[in-house]
Amino acid sequence: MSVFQNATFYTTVNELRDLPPPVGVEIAFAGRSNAGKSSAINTLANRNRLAFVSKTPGRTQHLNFFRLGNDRFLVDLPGYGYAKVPAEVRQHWERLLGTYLQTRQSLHGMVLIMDARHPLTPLDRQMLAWFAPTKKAVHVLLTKSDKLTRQQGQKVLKTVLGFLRESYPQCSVQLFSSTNREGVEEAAALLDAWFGSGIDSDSGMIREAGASGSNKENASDPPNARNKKPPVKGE
Ligand SMILES: Nc1nc2c(ncn2[C@@H]2O[C@H](COP(=O)(O)OP(=O)(O)OP(=O)(O)O)[C@@H](O)[C@H]2O)c(=O)[nH]1
Ligand SMILES: [Mg+2]
Repeated sequence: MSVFQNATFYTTVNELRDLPPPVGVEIAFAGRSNAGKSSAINTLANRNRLAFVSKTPGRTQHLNFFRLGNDRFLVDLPGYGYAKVPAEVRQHWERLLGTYLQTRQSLHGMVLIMDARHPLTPLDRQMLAWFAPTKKAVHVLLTKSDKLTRQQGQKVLKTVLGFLRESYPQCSVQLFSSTNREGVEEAAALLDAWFGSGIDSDSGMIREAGASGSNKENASDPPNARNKKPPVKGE
């Protein structure tokens, strides 16, 4: 049975000091506001209302941890690119997300969610550039693929694959839909493998995740991508 079948809500974190101890393996779901992060978690867990989904952007405002058993966690993150967030809230998210993504020992990898109709926005590229120095795994889900024809979907997949091969060869990508479940098995198998490889079965400790690759974008990144801030501001 898939590890995703027994997901339960674990905790919600709004302050760094409230993060649970870094035990086990975490996989974080990041991406633009409204791209479908919470929906993807629900779909993978085969549950309707585990993570909170909404038509209103900016819905997920904290780091929400879902436990899959055996200290495996999916972490739903607030989205970036939502311009209506007040400045002080944005700054708070930047610090919370930035510190979590860059320093969390138990974070094995990131699932980066992009709307398949609008992939690789400047903030998506910034997130890739910004997370790359951690050398942790990244898997891109091109969500809402149900909104595209098969031909359009293949075209987008090819474009994003080409970009990643060039700049982030350690990243992988696939089409995904929470509505018609395209790509769900593929994504679940990959995350299963991440969970499996993240834990040293003898000690329960995290092994080093991901592989390093060239990151040609880094040289020309905006300053924000090189400092401690993840991309959360509006475009
Ligand atoms: N058609 C379609 N709609 C989707 C899909 N995934 C999500 N949606 C819709 O997109 C909207 C946003 O989904 P969420 O999962 O809440 O997005 P999010 O990325 O968690 O958003 P924030 O928490 O605000 O950052 C909702 O109305 C969902 O029903 C999908 O695969 N296909
Ligand atoms: Mg959400």
